[in-house]
Amino acid sequence: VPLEPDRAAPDVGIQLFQLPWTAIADECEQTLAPNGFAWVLTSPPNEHIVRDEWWASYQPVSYELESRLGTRDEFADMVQRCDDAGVQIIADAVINHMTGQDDPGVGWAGTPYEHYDYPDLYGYDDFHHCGLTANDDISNYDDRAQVQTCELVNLADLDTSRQNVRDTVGAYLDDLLSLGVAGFRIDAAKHMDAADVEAIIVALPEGTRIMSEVIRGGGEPVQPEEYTAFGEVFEFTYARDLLPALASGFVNEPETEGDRPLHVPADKALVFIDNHDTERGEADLTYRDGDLYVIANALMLADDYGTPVVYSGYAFSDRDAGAPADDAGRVTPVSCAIATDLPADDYEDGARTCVQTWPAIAGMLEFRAFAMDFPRLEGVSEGDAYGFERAGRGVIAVNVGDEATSIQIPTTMQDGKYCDVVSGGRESWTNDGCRDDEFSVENGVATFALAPFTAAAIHLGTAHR
Ligand code: ARE
Ligand code: CA
Repeated sequence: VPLEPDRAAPDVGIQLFQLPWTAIADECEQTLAPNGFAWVLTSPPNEHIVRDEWWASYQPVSYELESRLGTRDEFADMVQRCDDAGVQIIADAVINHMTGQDDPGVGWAGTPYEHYDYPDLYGYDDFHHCGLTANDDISNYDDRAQVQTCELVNLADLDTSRQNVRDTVGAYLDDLLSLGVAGFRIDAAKHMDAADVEAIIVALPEGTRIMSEVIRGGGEPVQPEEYTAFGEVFEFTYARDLLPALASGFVNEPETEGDRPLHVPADKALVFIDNHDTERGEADLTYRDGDLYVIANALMLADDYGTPVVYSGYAFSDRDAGAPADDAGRVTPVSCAIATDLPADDYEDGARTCVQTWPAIAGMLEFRAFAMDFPRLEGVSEGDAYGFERAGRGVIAVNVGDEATSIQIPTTMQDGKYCDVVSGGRESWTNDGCRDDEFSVENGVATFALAPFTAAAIHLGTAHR
C-alpha cells in the first residue's frame, strides 16, 4: 500500500498568463487538480483598452468583467468549475491606475473613456496629478512621493487616499468575490501607499487572500515589508538569488537558520522562478532554458521557504506580442491536457508552454505534498552537484554541470529503493517498478548518479522493494 501524502494539494499556485477563462476551467479539471495545484492566478478580468499587445490587460477602462480573455459569465463559470475541482482562483487586480492612453477611446466592452475621465467611476479629481516631474511620470524610484503619486508609464494614477476611490475599487473587488474568487494579486502595489491598500483590504471579507506585487528594489524607499501586515507579497529576491547562480553553474545555499536576508518572512512570501514581467526582463532562466529551468523549478518546489507560484505562459520573440487571438481579438483557448514530451526543445511563437503538465513539475508537487511540513536540512555540494533533504521525507539532487556526476546525501529515510519523481512524474512507482529513474538509500546515504543538467527527487511515497 503506497504511503499517503500529508496534503493532497500543498499550497502551490500557478500563474496562467493570458489564458481565457474557458481554457482555465478546462485546465483546472484536466491538469491542475490532478497534478496537485491549489490555486490559479489569472490575468486581469476587467474591461481594458482595445489593443493586441498582452499589456492591454493592464490598462483598465471600466470594472466590467469583459475582456479578451472572456465574458463575465465565462469568468463566473470558470470560478465555479475550478472550485468544484478543488482549485481556487486569484484574480489580478489592477487598482493603482486606469488606462494610460492620452486620446479618448472606447474599451473592449464598448465603454467610452477619456484620459482621467471614466463614466460612472472616476473623474479628473480622483487622480493624482503629482506635479513632481515634467510629465507627471515616475522618473526616480528613490523618491517615495514620485513612486506613489506620479504615473507609472503614463497610467492615470488613482488617488487611493480618497474615500470614494477606495469604495469604487472595493465594490469591484467585492463583485469578484461574489463570483467566488479566493483573493487578489494587487498589481503595482508599490505605487500605492500601503495604508491605502490596507484600507481597501480591511473592508473585504475576512480570509480574502491578498498577494501584493512590490518588486524589491535595492535602496528604494518603498519596500515589500510595508505590505505584509495585510497579506502576502511576491518576493523577487528568491529568483534573483537562485537563477544567476544556476545559469553560471552553481547553486546558492540559502540561509536556513532564521530569516533569509532581503526576504520577507517565509509565511508572507510568494516565490517564483519567473513571471510575465521577468520572463521579458530580469529572469536569467525561462521556458527557453529547458533543463536548467526545470532544475530551478524543482529546487523551488523542494524548498521550505515561501509559497511557490509556477508560471505558465506562451512562447514569444516580441516582448509586446499578445497571445494568439481570433479576428475579433478574443484570445484563443488552448488546452494543455494532451501535451506530451515537455518541456520542448523549441517553441513556436505563441505556443503555450504548458508547464503545469511537465512531469518534473507534477512530480515535484507530489514531493511537496509529502515534505511540506518537514524542514529543509543543510545542503550538500559535490562538484557541480548539489542536494538537500526535507527531514526524513524526501531528498532532491541536481547536477548543474555539463558532465555526468554523482552525489551522496545523508538522509534519515529508510534504506531501500525509491523512484525519481523528476523523470517519472507523479505516481512514478508502478507494479513493474519505476516508470523512469530509480535511486537507492543505503546505510543512511542517498546516492544519485546524474546526467548533465538534471534534477532528481525521491520521497517516502516512491519507496519500493
Ligand atoms: C504600456 C507601454 C508603455 C506605455 C503604457 C501606457 O509599454 O510604453 O506608456 O502602456 O500606455 C504592463 C507592461 C507595460 C505596459 C503596462 C500598461 O509591462 O509595458 O505599459 O502594462 O499596459 C514597475 C512597477 C511594477 C510593474 C513593472 C512593469 O513597480 O508594478 O514596472 N509591474 C506590473 C505588471 C506589469 C504591468 C504593470 C504593473 C502596469 O506586472 O505587467 O505593466 O499595470 C525597478 C523597480 C520596479 C519597476 C521596474 C520596471 O525594478 O524596482 O518597481 O517595476 O524597475 O520599471
Ligand atoms: Ca499610485
